[in-house]
This record gives sequence, C-alpha cells and structure tokens, in this order.
Amino acid sequence: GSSSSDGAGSSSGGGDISMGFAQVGAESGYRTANTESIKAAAKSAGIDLKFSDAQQKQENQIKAIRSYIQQKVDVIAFSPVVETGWDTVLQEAKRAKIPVILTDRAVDSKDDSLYESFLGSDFVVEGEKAGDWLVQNADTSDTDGDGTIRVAELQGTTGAAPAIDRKEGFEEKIAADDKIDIIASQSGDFTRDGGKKVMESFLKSNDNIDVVFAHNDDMALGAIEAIEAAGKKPGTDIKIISMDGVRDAMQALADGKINFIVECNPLFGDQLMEIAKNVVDGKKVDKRVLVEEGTFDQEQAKAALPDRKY
Ligand code: GYE
Repeated sequence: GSSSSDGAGSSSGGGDISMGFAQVGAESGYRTANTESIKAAAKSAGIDLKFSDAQQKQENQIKAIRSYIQQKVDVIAFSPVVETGWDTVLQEAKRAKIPVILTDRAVDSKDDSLYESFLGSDFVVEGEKAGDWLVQNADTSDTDGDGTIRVAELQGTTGAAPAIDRKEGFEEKIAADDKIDIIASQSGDFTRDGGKKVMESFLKSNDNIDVVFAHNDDMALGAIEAIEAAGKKPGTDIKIISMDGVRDAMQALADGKINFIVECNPLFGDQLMEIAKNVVDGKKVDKRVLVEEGTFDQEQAKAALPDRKY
C-alpha cells in the first residue's frame, strides 16, 4: 500500500494493504453471507481487514469511516445503509487521500469523484424481474379469482438503495397490467421479525391479499410465519415473490411456500479485494462493476439447492 515500506519485493498480491470495511449490519441472510465472503476474501488476498458492523445505523457507519481515516488505512470500502447523507464524510476521506469503494448499495451524491468504484447488483433490474414474473403469472396469481390481483409489499430499509430501486423496477413493470394493484406497502427493515410483524398487520386490515412482494428473503420468511398463523397457505392462498436467494428461502421455494425468487448475490468478496488492490496500486478501475445473477422458480430452486453457497 501507499504507506508500505517493505511491500516492494512481494508479488503475492495484497502485500500489507489495509482495508477498513463498514458493514451495514447483520440484518439478513444476504448480509451474513456477504460479511463472510469479505472476511474470507481479505484473508486469502493477504489484506489486513478492519471490520465494523453498524447495526443498520448511518451514524455508526460514519463513525467507523472516520476512525478508518484516522487509522490511515490504505482503502475504505462500505455498503451505505441509506442513499443520502454521505458527502461530508466522503470528502474527509478524499482530503486524507484514502480511496473509497462502494459495495452492494449506492450513494445518492452529485459528486462521483467521492468514490473510485461501485461494486454491486442493479436493484432496479431486480425489481423489474419480479414485476415481469407477476405480469406473466397474473392469471394464477389472482388467488381469490375476483379479477384484481392485490399485492402487499414488504419494503426494505427506508431510504436504502435496494428498497427504493426494487420498488421502482417492480412498479414500472406491473403498470402493464391494470388488474395488478399494490394495496399495502410498508418497511419491514429487511429483517425476518420486521416482515412477520408488518405482514400480521396487513392480514388484519386486508382479507383479500393475493400476492406478497418482499424486498428480501428474510422478510418473506417472516411473512410466511404470519400467513400460516392466520390459517392461510403461503405459496397457494397468497403467492410470494422474494429477493436474494438465501438457502432457507430457496428451500421454502422448493417446498412450494414461495413462488419466485430474484437472485441477489452477496459473494463478491474476491472481486472487492481485486478492485481494492488495483485502486491502491493506482491502476484504473471501472466506476461501476455489476454482480451477475439470475432468477428461480420452484423447479429451478430444487435443482439449485444442493450446490447453493449461501
Ligand atoms: O437484499 C437484503 C439486505 O443491500 C442487496 O440488504 C442488499 C440487501 C439485501 O439486508 O437482504
């Protein structure tokens, strides 16, 4: 790294690069898999990783980033819990000449010189895939056969890029069919407990929900508990569309309790370490690096489960 004095002879990659990583939290299966991927990749790349968990609070992430600046790490990476409010701390990093890499979630800033690269999924596309599926499966998704497909939406963390973008992509696609209506929409904060509680309250005030659109698997799994507790059959009485593709949800998909999952892949640790090395070496890196992902229906989930890595 820039502060190294003995790295010149080492071609093993990594050398003594230090990285400060400010994680969102441990709110979901996606997140814990992402954390494991980053820790394992840092280790095998020989990068000295300083890791912090912000418990889904922006102020904690900002504190962590400031402490990495103080420690003069070679590179900072983080997954911004919400989109806005980052300019000040990112300017501090820039002034300290510490490059920043965004992972997983984007920031909403006019100044794109505040970060070197953004590595993560395209959440609008993910929302579109979910919306397309519903439009294509509209007939069987009108579970009470009354001519209207009533969707209850479990949103991710308020202000987070994946919550904003998945909603946008989904709404754009379902607009093609005026029988499809979002009748309730609330944040379950990407947690199982949040999904369960919000679904319980949706079920109390609406007895004709046909479809749940959950912005992640954990909330879908919480919703399944609430639906079963209300005496209904998830996947049949109420169709469920979810996102991420974590093992528990893939199992629920294979078991018929979820109907469709849009994959969101958290296993980009190795890609991140590669970008970090290049950034620290002063090489040019792509400003936007996408993570590859697909979708699963029930049969595809059965086939994919044995090799599922997260
Ligand atoms: O879908 C959700 C997690 O930012 C893509 O965050 C990520 C989302 C993921 O809590 O499970």
